[in-house]
Amino acid sequence: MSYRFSRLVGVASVAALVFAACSSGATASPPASTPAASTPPASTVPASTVPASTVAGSPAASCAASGSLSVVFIPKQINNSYFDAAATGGKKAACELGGSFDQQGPSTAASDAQVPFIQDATTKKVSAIAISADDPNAIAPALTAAMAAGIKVVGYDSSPAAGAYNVFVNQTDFGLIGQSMADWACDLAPSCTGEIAVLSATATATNQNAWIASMKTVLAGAKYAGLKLDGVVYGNDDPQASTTQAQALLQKYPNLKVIIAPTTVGILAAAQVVKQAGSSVKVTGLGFPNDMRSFVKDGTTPEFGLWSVPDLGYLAYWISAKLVSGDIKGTVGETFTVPSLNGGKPYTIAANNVVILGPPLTFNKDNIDTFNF
Ligand code: RAM
Repeated sequence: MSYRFSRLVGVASVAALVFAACSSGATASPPASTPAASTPPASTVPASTVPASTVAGSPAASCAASGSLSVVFIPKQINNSYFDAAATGGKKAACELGGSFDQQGPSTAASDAQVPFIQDATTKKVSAIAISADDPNAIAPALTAAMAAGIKVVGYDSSPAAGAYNVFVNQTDFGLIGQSMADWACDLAPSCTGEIAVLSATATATNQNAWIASMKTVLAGAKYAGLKLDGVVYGNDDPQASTTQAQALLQKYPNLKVIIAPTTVGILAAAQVVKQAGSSVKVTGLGFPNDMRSFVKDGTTPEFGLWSVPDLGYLAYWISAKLVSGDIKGTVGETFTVPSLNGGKPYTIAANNVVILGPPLTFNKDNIDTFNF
């Protein structure tokens, strides 16, 4: 089964079509610092200092927190435009709800680097923590301590370990991404045949590991029998490390046909490396249309995918607020609606307390110019 744009555009959020420049630093970034274990994280960015953003088709009014709701977003790393994009959605929701929005996190996606930020938010008694896990297990004790202190914990993008969050907001079903990655590789390898390799983020990332595991299951099917997965390498969502890993793949596997990079940092680095090398290797995976547009047009990356990242942050903030107010308890089977998302239809908290934002999008030369994010 192939998840193509033609099947998906009908459910894409307006934000995916109109959200502008989210990967170009158009939003306020928090200070880039990694605290020593005993040093509290850098100062916060209050919602009132955040410039207006465009999410779900309407500009956010400039706003200041008017109530006691305070939500801290802790991304895998702060110097990754993916999380700036998610933050625009969080800020938009904060505006709507009269809450405050702060984003705090490490500058590298290292496994336990988020722990001091969780501890700091706990000490400050924020209402909720929304977190994308660098390592699901390394952060679990700090998160369960936060929950024990009465703080609601919402995972988004990359899940903390089960039991260490109230709700996990998954951007899209893990299986759909694994299926899409296998299909894109099959489309781009000549006659769906030849060597392929994965350039991932960190080795401990819950989301990339789930997508790769699901892709491997799909690749075991008869349709993909001509594809040989040479291996998985890790660029740690660091542009330089990702570049080095992509260069090493080209050298190590002279018969490589496709690099699959399920990371916005990795796919951009891999496309740049392949283009510079004048290689015929194709690149696919998960990336921002604005980052990848030229590579779609020159044939380096004929197709790849993503979802509306601002909507992910928006949904994570709304769920945080609903947990804090008691509107939802965070139990399996509960349903709730969120303005401007899911066509007004309710979301359901599914097994493992997971809520799914929606299906992924596939971008190619026929539709890339209709997206601006
Ligand atoms: C990177 C991060 C993030 C992932 C995207 C696709 O920015 O690893 O967690 O969801 O890529």
